[in-house]
Amino acid sequence: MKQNFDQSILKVYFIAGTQDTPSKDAFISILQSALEAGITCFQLREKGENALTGEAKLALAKEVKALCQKYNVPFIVNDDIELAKAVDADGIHLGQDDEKIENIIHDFEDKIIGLSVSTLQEYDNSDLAHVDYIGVGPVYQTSSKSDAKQPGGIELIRKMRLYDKHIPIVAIGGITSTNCEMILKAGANGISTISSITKANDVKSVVEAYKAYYQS
Ligand code: TZP
Ligand code: MG
Repeated sequence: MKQNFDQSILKVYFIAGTQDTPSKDAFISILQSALEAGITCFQLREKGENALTGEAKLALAKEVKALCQKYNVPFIVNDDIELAKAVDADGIHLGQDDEKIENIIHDFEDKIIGLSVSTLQEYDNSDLAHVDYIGVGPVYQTSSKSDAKQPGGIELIRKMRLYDKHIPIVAIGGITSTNCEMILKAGANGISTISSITKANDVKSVVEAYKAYYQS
């Protein structure tokens, strides 16, 4: 858990891996554009059939960390504890079926820790003692995660916010720069997205559209 966790990093939280883009070069170029346009956090989620593994994944993570550092944007690793340690990432994001936080906390005491929570029941069953933020979703249907649970809609965010009035919440799943306003109004502190950025014709304008919701 990070002391003085700054929840403003959740505002425009981009998640991606090379499997979400046509090639590794495309991935780096999209990430660069997103950083340039002002994303507030990046999570490397290198996962699934077409994902890089081993040395190639390590090299990718090093490159991504350097890029994020250049833009002063926190770099979070999804799931892969050893990788997060190897590259000294700013944080780790875990799912309900991943390693238990109590088993890894000794290596992540001053790091950002995120946990996916899809239902109130999962919230109840989670040890949140060391968690800085929860990723809540899927809000809408997603094609970026093959084993995603049933979408909970805007109600899921509203219910979670009522259930815990203070925990930093980043919403996930099917979010676009047009449906994001309702999600923020329902109580999320920020939005996370894969495809609205990886599949954008113009990454800069999408990121700017997200950012504009926080200015009004
Ligand atoms: N967890 C719940 S939905 C999801 C993850 C990782 C995928 C979100 O991708 P997209 O493209 O923003 O719907
Ligand atoms: Mg996971």
